[in-house]
Amino acid sequence: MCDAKHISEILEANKEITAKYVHATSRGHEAVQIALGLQLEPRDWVSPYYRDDSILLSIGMSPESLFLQVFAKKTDPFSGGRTYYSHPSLKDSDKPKIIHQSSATGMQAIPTTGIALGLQYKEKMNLLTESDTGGVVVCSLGDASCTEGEVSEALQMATLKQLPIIFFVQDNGWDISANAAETRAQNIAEYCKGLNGLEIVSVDGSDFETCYAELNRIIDTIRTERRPFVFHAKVPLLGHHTSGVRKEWYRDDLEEAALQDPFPKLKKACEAAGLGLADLILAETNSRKKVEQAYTEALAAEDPDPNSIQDFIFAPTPITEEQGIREPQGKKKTVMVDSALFAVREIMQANPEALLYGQDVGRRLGGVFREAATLAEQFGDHRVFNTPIQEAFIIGSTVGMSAVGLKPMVEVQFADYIWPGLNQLFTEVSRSYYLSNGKWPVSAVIRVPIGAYGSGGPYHSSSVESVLVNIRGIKVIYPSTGADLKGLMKAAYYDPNPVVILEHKGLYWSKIPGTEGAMSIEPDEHYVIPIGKARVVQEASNDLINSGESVGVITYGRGVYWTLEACKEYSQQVEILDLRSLNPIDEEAMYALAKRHGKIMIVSEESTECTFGLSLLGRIQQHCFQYLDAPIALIGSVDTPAIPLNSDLEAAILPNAQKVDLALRQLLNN
Ligand SMILES: Cc1ncc(C[n+]2csc(CCOP(=O)(O)OP(=O)(O)O)c2C)c(N)n1
Ligand SMILES: [Mg+2]
Repeated sequence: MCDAKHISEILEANKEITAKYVHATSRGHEAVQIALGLQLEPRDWVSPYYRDDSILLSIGMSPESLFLQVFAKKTDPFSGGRTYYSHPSLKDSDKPKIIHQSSATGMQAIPTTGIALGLQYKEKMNLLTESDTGGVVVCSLGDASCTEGEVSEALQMATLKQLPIIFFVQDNGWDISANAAETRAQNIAEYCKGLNGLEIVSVDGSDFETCYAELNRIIDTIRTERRPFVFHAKVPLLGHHTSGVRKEWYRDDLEEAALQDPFPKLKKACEAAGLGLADLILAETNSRKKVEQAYTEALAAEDPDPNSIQDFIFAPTPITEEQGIREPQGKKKTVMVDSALFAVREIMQANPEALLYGQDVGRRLGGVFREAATLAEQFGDHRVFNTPIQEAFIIGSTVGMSAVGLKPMVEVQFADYIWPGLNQLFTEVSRSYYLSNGKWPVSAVIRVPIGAYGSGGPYHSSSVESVLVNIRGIKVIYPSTGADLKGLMKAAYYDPNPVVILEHKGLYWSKIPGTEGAMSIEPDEHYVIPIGKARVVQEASNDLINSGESVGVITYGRGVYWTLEACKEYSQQVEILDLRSLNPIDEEAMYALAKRHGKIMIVSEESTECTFGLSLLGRIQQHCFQYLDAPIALIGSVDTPAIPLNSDLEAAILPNAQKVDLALRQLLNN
């Protein structure tokens, strides 16, 4: 507690230097944090938030290691200078583990609950080692962060599934400058009363001994009973909200808060327990010296190397070559949706770490497209299960699942409903590997049925790839045939990074005339396609290329079939490149195509405004300008906020073979 207090004081005393990078400290919250940290073991998991530096100290981090983070130094053990103070990520074998912690208040609840879900799965599957058995997961939250919707998703799942987790809430009554009266109808203990099966404990968080004893009981209980708790601790906030938002600007309760300072309270308790005053003074003096020295050393430490900024964008994947048999002999063609099903089945057969969850993918239906049919029956409800309607949980829980060594495959029912999960994808999933400086890649397969098909209407037809490719740190693939879907699904599974698979609903069964090509012979069990490699769907004749009478089309998804149909009569003049992977992208194949033909058309189902297609256009122009003989053509949907329900309106908005044909002829004649 002395160390924590001195860290706070030294940061404040040197604010001209230390406030270069924003930081918050635990001043006022120390007792409850230390009572927790001292009792956590290497088999446990904790997600501290930005005010939890006392948790970090009490699990064994040194003051110097924390100062290195304040100054964003190269040797900051959490992120190597990439993220703020007390935003830890830790994988030391002698300490509890910490997944990457973002700044987004409350957003750690879902990834952390994902850890607990993962532990429960490993327990059911007997996948835990002896030393990992009985682990407890702690999700630390500020009181105000609990009003975030995503916290409710996490509480719901933790309670529903009876997960071994403590929601550890420090209630200082403040939400920066807004107070409890303005921001909540009740505190978290009251709020959680409706959750059946969640035990709630409220304590005075400034009293170390009470906190320690209560947490001891809770942790012991969870080690054997495996069930969730809310631990609600009332605490005074004695420091500033952060180095940048200062208490004197708005706090009207500072005197009252000071009365609850845990530091003199603990001192008094120590004296009452028989510790001499001299010992206490010595402890304080030694701590101060240690903290001052740590400060000086950290300040002088080396800064990170700017050449390292592209380290840890993606973890290396083992799938770098196409392997296996794409078209085994003696097999009939199957529809695309079945290729996906077969891929998942083979993955689950071979890997006990594989599990699949999402809405309606479990028993009874097996997915609204029957894309997971029979899997729950075959592998059991613990491996293939339905989730509540919680897209944020579905996506964000993969962070925790992956951290405990599992390989979650999850599904968002329609691309139109990825939005509630997008925050987790951006804030937590995509940045984990980069901001933990390579410690926590998130291995996840996120399946998303997408695209317009048969009057799906405004909420079941959208294309969202432009938004997804803008989220750096995730891979995005968009196969257009069953064989590609199977090979890429396998690659996605074995990839240590998050991979979103966009699966076009209109191609699932090849019911739309002209999309029969999506059906394919099912590749064999070993078939994999490296992510980031395009496929030539149709070649042009060399003579026509040489005489300048050809076009190269770059497309993906349903665009492949519009293009194939469009150029039926002059297919020799059109080379079609199916990107298959939107991030990473096969730049080499695109630029080679542009150089070969001098005329390029991009065909996608999205609109042409501010889209992925437009970015391809810019990229090719930038790299291949001198090879181009005509402006690059971009074909996409008419730009509207949504795709209307009426089938004539839908058809008018979408590209089709006629539109592509017209544009191709124009380009050829250009
Ligand atoms: C999603 C999100 N919205 C807003 C913010 C800005 N913000 C940072 S701290 C904070 C207040 C959080 O209060 P609480 O959870 O009670 O923690 P405390 O700072 O009181 O310990 C806010 C609104 C944020 N970091 N993340
Ligand atoms: Mg607060």
